[in-house]
Amino acid sequence: MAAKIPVTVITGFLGSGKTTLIRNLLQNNQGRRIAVLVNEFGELGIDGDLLRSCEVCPDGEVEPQSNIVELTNGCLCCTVQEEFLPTMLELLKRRDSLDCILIETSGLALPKPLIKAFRWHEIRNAATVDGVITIVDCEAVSSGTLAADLQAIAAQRQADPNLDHETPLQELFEDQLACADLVILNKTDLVDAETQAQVKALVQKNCPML
Ligand SMILES: Nc1nc2c(ncn2[C@@H]2O[C@H](COP(=O)(O)OP(=O)(O)OP(=O)(O)O)[C@@H](O)[C@H]2O)c(=O)[nH]1
Ligand SMILES: [Mg+2]
Repeated sequence: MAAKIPVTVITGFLGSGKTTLIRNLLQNNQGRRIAVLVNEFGELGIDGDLLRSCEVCPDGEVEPQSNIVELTNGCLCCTVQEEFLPTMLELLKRRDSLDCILIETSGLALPKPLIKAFRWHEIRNAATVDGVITIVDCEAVSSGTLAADLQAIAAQRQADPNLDHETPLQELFEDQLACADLVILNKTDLVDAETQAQVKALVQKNCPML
């Protein structure tokens, strides 16, 4: 049986730096063939376009079919069944030509429903979540707003009638941290060392495994 393809889920609030991380991983792929599934909900295809522009062909490969797949029909955690599963199955058909898959969740996603989808029979046999990375915007967390752009969050919440995201931001933050195997403290250039230490302590309080 073919080896299961490793999937890394990248979560974190709106604007925390998820696409920036993926862009760096694509640009420094060390020959790995990376597919990216990005949740464009609430955006105008910005992340997909941005990532496509820095897609790097592994050595010896001529113009591959794009490995950037966008989900545009609602928030990933609410459309797991309708959108995520079929897209993932399509991607898995090509798994011989892929080394790993990265998934960027939308900033408001509850990661749990997505991670649970990997228990589905058709997916379980072909892919496995090797890690959940939660990105924390140090500046936004230290300022108490948790996310850089609260207006964008409100707009995204309103944009989808199916969205049941009345969950307070604090709870979402805790949920994203609770799912994390790895937490990245991002935007450290925007805070001083003391603030960074405070954010780290807050994260550790919310992450029992760290
Ligand atoms: N100063 C600073 N800015 C950063 C850093 N990382 C990302 N940014 C900026 O933060 C903004 C948001 O970054 P993205 O990578 O698009 O964040 P995202 O989590 O993908 O955002 P959404 O997909 O909208 O949820 C961009 O303008 C980035 O250039 C960092 O370490 N320091
Ligand atoms: Mg993004």
